[in-house]
Amino acid sequence: MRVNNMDKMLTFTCLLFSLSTATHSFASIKDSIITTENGIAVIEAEHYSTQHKADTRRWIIFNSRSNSAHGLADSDKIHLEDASNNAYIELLPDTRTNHYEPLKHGVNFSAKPGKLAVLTYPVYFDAPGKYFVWARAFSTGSEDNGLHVGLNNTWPSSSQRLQLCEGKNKWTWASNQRRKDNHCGTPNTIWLDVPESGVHNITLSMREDGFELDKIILTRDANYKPAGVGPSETRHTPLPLPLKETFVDVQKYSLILEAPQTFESAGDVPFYHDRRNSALGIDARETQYRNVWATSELKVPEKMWGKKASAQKTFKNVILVTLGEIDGESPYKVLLNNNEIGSYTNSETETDYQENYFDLGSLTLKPGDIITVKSKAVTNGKIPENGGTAYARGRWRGLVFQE
Ligand SMILES: [Ca+2]
Ligand SMILES: [Ca+2]
Ligand SMILES: [Ca+2]
Ligand SMILES: [Ca+2]
Repeated sequence: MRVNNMDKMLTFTCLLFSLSTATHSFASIKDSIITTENGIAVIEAEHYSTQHKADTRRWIIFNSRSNSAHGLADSDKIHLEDASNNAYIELLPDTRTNHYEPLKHGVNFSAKPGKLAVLTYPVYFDAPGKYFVWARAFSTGSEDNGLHVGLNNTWPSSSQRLQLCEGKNKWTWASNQRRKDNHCGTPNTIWLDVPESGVHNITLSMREDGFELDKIILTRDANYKPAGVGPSETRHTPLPLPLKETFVDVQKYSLILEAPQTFESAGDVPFYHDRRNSALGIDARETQYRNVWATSELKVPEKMWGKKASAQKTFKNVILVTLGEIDGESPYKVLLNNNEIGSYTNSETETDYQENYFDLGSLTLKPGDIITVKSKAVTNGKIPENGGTAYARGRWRGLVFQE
């Protein structure tokens, strides 16, 4: 028995854990996007969004969990030292590492952009214009230093053949375009024309296998020259979304009638609108309002909360939502046309204003029906206040209708 109970407890705990993680509102990296900040966008290469045409060559992410025993052809070891964000990508397998290894078009070399190992990076641009592209790459040979850059799956001539010549065997920034007359090119000759503000996909594709890429910078400044690891990634992460604060454990409903907005006080003992707790309550500072029923009413409208009038409507279940209080256990009554259909009392609690849910069961309503909810301000004698003890205020938040 004991073991069984332990099992149940464990299952229950796991369920609670998965529920609580599912309702977590924190934004993940998937909710974030690279944006331009003061005319510059900075992207960690390993944060690509998608990769396609990756059957022949593929960008592999290297980070502190990687090792060199990846089983793909590769002439050099891992280059994590000095890599930004301690991670980078390499295009593997690398089967042409020097002039003596055969060049195979469409396999280890692609003169045409967009044909092999295409990566996408969505970037939000706050302004259109000409953006110069810088790549932080690591080259160890003569056949691992060419890359194609594109925009929205087009491959403008101005961004093909990014070439890295100087700075071998270390992480080096390059923005040179390879030209027939000058294989090494000159800085700031790789650029993209962003046609309008908004999100555009920066795309990369293979020119030479074995290419290693750490980081990318897009800048409007023609004289910009990055140094070291460069600036931090310009990533915008949205704020967490607000979690609901009322009717918290109600997972499913077709209608919620919030007490302060829909019910009216009726009779000698009034309810007031407790705005801070989004509830109706009884002002127990008035001694004549203690230990007596306060009454609130709602007349079912012609249109029954729908667009069209209807003769009647049946709900599978109706839930009365009350608020527990530490200083007393208020009782509640629900009536339909003066006939009691439910009677409940809040349980003792150590937390003020936590929601309690009482099932009224199935309910059929017609226009003109009167729903009445009553409660009492009571004390449990536990919380001293002004020479006596504090009173719970018979707070209730609303009715939940489930179909
Ligand atoms: Ca390598
Ligand atoms: Ca190569
Ligand atoms: Ca390499
Ligand atoms: Ca990196």
